[in-house]
Amino acid sequence: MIPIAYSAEVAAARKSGAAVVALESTIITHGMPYPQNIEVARQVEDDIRANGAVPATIAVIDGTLHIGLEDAQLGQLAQAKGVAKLSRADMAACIATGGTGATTVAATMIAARLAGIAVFATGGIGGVHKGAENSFDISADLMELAQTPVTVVAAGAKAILDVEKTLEVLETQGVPVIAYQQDAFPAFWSRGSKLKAPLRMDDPAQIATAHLMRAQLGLPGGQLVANPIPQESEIPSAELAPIIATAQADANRAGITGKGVTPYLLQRIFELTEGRSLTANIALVRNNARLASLIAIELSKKA
Ligand code: PSU
Ligand code: MN
Repeated sequence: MIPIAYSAEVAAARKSGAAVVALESTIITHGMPYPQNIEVARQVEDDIRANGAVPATIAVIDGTLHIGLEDAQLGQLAQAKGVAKLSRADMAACIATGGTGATTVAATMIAARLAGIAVFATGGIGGVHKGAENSFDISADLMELAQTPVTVVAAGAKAILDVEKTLEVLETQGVPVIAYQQDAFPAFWSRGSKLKAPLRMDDPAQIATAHLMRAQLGLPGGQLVANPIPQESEIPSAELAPIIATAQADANRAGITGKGVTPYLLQRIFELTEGRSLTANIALVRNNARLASLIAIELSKKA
């Protein structure tokens, strides 16, 4: 038996059939500094409630898989030191040893599927890192999208990644990549990019229907919805490119590898932009939470 605990709010939603949106916790523990991380975590949960759905932030605490955190648990996690970063490979071991860990996109998808939650909002997914032809650093998030039936709303892929290679791997893995209300694949901190998204949808109801259609066709896996950052919050990519190059060079010089790469780059870019990257990150996560809520509500109508 999996030691699993639902928050009061999520338990009630499961009974009533209300729409639920999953949220990851790595963004809280490894993606943003304290105290902004807890402010954002609470704000995003409130955005989901304001849009008529129920938030389920996912984490492993003392060996229990939590689907939805009570506010005190969220507060503790945001300040805890040395929390593990859990991807597909780490989840079972963390639960088995009574550990505490924050879930990445891959691990959050696994937990959401177990709990019957079809929609998940985050900031950015992991992908193929620059220099992957040497490092082989490809996030397990991409393979998770290929096998676990959860629709993930993100703001595209970060420019810390090799976005072209990330899209190629998603295509190889058969993952639908759907830009929302535009043709371009959004570049996280910027709305546009040189790359056209493979698919475009303008209506949350269509995204919900496509999610169900995959299951009906017998196809495994989820969908990646790429939702552009709100215009007033974007940072032009020309401005970010040299900063990302510096952060990448620093990571290489410091010998950062494996799970440490993404958190290191995010922290370094935060410093180099004097916090602007974080302000943009907050705006796009909230925007993704809104769209995820609309999709989850459409799905609950079709259930
Ligand atoms: N992108 C962000 N913020 C994050 C992450 C990605 O903008 O916090 C986190 C997510 O949890 C994602 C993980 O699943 O990093 C990917 O890590 P890796 O590249 O080690 O697979
Ligand atoms: Mn990696």
